Amino acid sequence: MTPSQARAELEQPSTPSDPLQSWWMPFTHNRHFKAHPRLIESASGAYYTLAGGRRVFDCLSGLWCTPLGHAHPKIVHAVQQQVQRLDFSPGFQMGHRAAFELAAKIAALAGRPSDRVFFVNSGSEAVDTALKIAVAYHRARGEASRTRIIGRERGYHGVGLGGISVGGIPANRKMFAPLMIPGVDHLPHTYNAAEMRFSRGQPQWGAHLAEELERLVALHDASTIAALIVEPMQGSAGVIVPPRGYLERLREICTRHGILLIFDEVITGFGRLGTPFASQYFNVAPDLTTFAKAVTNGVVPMGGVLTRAGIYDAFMTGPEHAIEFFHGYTYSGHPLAVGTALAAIESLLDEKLIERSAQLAKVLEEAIHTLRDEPHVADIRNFGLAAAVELESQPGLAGMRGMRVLERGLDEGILLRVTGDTIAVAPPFIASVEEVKAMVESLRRTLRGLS
Ligand code: PXG
Repeated sequence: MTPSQARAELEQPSTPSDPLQSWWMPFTHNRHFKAHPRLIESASGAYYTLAGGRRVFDCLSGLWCTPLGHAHPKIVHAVQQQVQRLDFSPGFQMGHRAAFELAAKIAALAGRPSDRVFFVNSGSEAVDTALKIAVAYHRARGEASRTRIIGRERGYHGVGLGGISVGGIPANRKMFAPLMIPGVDHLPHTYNAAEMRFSRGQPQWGAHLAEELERLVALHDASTIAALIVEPMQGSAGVIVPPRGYLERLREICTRHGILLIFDEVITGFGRLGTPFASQYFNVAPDLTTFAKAVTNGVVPMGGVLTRAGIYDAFMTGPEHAIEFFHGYTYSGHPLAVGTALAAIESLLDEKLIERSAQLAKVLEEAIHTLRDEPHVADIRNFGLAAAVELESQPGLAGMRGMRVLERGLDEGILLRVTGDTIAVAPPFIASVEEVKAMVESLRRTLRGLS
């Protein structure tokens, strides 16, 4: 190819007449999608309307992020008001009042009013920020050798370079090996089909797996380890529920060895387990907590890190005119996100939706386990207002059955989330008891319709 031919090729989109080509879609089988597009036109409450007019129930609250449903009137109003009053405000060296108010509200909601909040724009940024805080904290205290981070197999901590390094989903890691941060190790995941298939809520088996952290400490020495990061409930890997006593033991071991415990609450934050944060459900206090998604009901991107006051204090040294933490984003504490989050949290509390999440969790548990004898079902797990149905894979075609479930589910009026051959559901808190039951019946018909 001559240089001019190469340039001509670069300048020519591959199929310029096809309007779907230009967007390289995230975590999507782009070629299949563009041949068989599934387009959403609008959303209201617990339902999406697809192109063509069909209404489908939103079984995963967006991507775990819209527990108050779509187009919530108070949130719509807040967005409209905020964009008119203050559409942007620089977060470096300047501030706007509502961001301080929101930080205090989130810390109070988490039951740790003295915690400080660092705002970011996504879960991935929250994770990378938490890792930076952990390593810099130890350095600030004169323990600069504590640089190692421990993650967990099957963990999902977003797609930043820190997040994929501590994450444990092979497909998200293997292409990027040279970019990953050094000095990371992983705990084993806690899923064991033989011991916990069809468990309801937390499995009895598996607390001993926390002792693996002691082995890693023995191997690397505590003086080299900065932090452990875990999701209290592994969401993306398909609702993997922590065994009873497991997180409590992780906390004890971290405390014993001066290792910071980071809870990644991007999915569990803001009520998914029936308490504002998972840390309250387990009565386990992490040193750092990441959040995102539901903080704004998914309406405007936002994330953050809740930080124990003592960690913040460790940074507050040196001359007062100097920046203490060289980190932040153009959109940290963006007014539109802040205004939206204030409205979302107010509605979550006023409408008692966390309590409702806890009530619906029982309905979901009862209903979802009735699918046990349906075709291809290998396991069913549930925790809080979330559940997974794992299907046996077709031999040599992992993921194929899952994709057919997604497509058939739409015909049955439900938008499911599938990863591989595992179906996850996490309905919005505003759903009714009848809607949760109907969702499970639609899933039953979907499974029966598979050949
Ligand atoms: N941590 C956890 C625990 C997450 O679940 C992230 C970090 C990253 O968040 P951002 O905002 O950067 O995407 C996540 C995201 C699914 C699904 O279907 C889960 C996520 C995102 C999209 C889909 O399980 N989790």
